[in-house]
Amino acid sequence: MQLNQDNLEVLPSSIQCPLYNRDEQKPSIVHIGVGGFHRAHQAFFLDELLNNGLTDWTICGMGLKPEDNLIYKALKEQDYLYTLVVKHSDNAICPRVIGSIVNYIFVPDNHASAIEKLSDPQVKIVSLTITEGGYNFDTNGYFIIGNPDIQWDIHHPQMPKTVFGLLAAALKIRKERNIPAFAVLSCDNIQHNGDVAKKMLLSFTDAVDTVLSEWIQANVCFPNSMVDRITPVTTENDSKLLNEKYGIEDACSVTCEPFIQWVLEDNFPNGRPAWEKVGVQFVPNIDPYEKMKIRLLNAGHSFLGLIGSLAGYDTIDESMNDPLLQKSLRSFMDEEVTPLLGAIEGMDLEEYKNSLFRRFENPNIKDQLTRICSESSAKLPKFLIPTILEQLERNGPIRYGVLALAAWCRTLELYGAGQYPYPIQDALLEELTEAATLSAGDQPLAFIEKQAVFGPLSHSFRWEETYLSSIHAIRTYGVKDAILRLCVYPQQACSEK
Ligand code: CS2
Repeated sequence: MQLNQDNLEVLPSSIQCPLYNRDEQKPSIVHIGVGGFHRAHQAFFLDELLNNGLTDWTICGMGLKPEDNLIYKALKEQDYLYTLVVKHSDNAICPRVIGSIVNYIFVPDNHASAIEKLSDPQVKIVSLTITEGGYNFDTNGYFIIGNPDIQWDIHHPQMPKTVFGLLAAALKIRKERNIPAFAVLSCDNIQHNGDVAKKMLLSFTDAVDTVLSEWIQANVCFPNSMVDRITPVTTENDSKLLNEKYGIEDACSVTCEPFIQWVLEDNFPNGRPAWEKVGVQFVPNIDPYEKMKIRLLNAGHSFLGLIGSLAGYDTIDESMNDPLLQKSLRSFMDEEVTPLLGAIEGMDLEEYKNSLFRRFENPNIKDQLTRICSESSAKLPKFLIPTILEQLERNGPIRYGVLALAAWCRTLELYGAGQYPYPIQDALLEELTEAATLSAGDQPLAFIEKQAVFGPLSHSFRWEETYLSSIHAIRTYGVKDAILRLCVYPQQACSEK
């Protein structure tokens, strides 16, 4: 049975469905980037509030990229309903239909209505999951004004291709019509994500309208937030399970883990849903939570992804089943990341890491390493490289982190030689593959000389030396033996030399 509003009544009673009248709600949140993560996280929290009669806020989704047309069409076909399937490690499966998204605008076909919707006084929050690369800043933190899409937006303000052009067009109207500004709520894995969103939007408006920049400075709030829920890419098997077990045909279903966390700064002058009533945490200073999550969970994912895929694994749980990889991940977290985190009030870091291990081990989540390794060129400068940089500054350990980066180079080298069987998605794939290939020949530093990724590390001799010995060991012995020689038993490897 196709999932839609009419069919809700006849779904199996074991499936929780929206208990509220979805027609009566007028969207007060616009969310840009309605991927699986948003549907498993923010839309879930709002659905929970709506079901408990604790809010009348709902979401209008928006997509700016041509490929968003797919999710737009699929959601529209289902009256914007979808099934969220929570998979527990003990094999329990809890499907639930989420109804908090009540509309969607596909921006490339509807620029005017998207700008108009964002100018509607009813819209009080614009939230974003536009990926780490979507914020368009270089390794020094500066907005990349030369990006062709940004240049397009500067010259075509009514037909924006990026979130910055879109927000600027709407905020300009709000300013002119004297409508209070919406808050911009970034939900991406970037430290100080709200501050970064602000800096990037202002860099854009500085280039087009400095008076608008001043108005934004004075009127728009950008709360920082830490978001967390592991949400793999939905597979054909997931959809099949929903169909076979529950009789639901759903082109937009999302599978995720049971764990969910959202920590926010309470900076919404124009109002917000009472999220705290469904477990969202509000704290005065988000910094330690963001840093802990990004440096341990996200970097831990990248660590397992880069090393695990080279060792022949497909998913995070498979990589965790390899005792050497599991042990290395723990050493990376304990020796290289934890000393940089400091104490976090009310947080036991040991227990946090243990809980990450339990989450990564969940055999029913099957988080694909291709997903984890996608867009590594945007992720690693935020997740992993800052740890190496800080450790270099204090003369601390960097072996595990560097080995993961060398594994990345080796993967691209193999990919370039046609010897890596999996697809790789990365905005810089071509140039990084070329550099990795050169680095296997007579330009050993070609890969790490790529400023767009490794820029901040470029002056360190110790980084260079550690990287060269790691890539050499991976090429010569394979990634697992390289870990044993360089990280687990480094003394022994030295004496062998
Ligand atoms: C992952 C994240 O994209 C990645 O590399 O680390 O998507 C991660 O699963 C989420 O941030 C979990 O909250």
